[in-house]
Amino acid sequence: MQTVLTIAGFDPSSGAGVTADLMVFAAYGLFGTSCVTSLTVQSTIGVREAHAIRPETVRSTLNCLQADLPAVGIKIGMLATEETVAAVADFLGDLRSRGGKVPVVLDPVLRSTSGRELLEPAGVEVLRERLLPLVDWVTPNLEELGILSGRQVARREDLPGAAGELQRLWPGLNVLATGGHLAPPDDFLLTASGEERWLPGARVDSTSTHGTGCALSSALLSGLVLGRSPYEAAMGAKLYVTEAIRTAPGLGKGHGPLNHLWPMGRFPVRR
Ligand code: PXL
Repeated sequence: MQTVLTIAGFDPSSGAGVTADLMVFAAYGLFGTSCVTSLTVQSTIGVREAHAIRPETVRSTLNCLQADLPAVGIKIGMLATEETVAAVADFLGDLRSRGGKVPVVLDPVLRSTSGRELLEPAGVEVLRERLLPLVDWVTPNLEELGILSGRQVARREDLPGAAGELQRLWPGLNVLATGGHLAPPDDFLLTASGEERWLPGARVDSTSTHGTGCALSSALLSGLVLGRSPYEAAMGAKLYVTEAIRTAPGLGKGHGPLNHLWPMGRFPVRR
């Protein structure tokens, strides 16, 4: 069994963050490890608090895992602070300088659906300067794509140009720009080799959409680790998330969690 790592926040409601990522890895038959960057206080209703983990703890967790359970792929989500972005960049820089070629997918989490800031502004600068040059993939939503590219991204036609701008800024980057809020909700893929594809999405009428970005990036990483091509891994991730929304358990009063474990079968039937 292969080991994959998620570096992300902890969501006690399991809709997003490391516990959700671990379910995605399990659904793909991978063994997931995790490094928590922030303890959030939240439910399906929204994020109430976020308590960043000390960057030294993040550093020692990453080094401890690497020494014993080196991952064949890494997903990065919420990083919370400038210091934590630097800690993760240091770790990846070390790994790369020792020849580590494992795929790294960055979900550039800046803000929650409920509008709370999940990475401080100074952290966005370090993410641009130090982290983006070290990752293979980035999976921005429309807002994140606009901020990272410095362009207006509101409509479907804006995605290819903005994705191309990310590649100009960070050569060699693969971009999966998510258009979940577009109609139709298509994603746009631009690979490092220059392949451009629209990934068609089907609108699922549901409020169970908490953590879709986390799930998409973890599913993408899983597909890559399993040897799929960029297109197959991206399309597989989109289908995985769509089915997870369609079969969501409908929990909570707000934006409910997905059915992350749908490939493992039905929920137990209560008798
Ligand atoms: O979906 C963005 C996100 C990522 N990671 C954590 C979160 C959220 C949104 O709430 O809590 C831990």
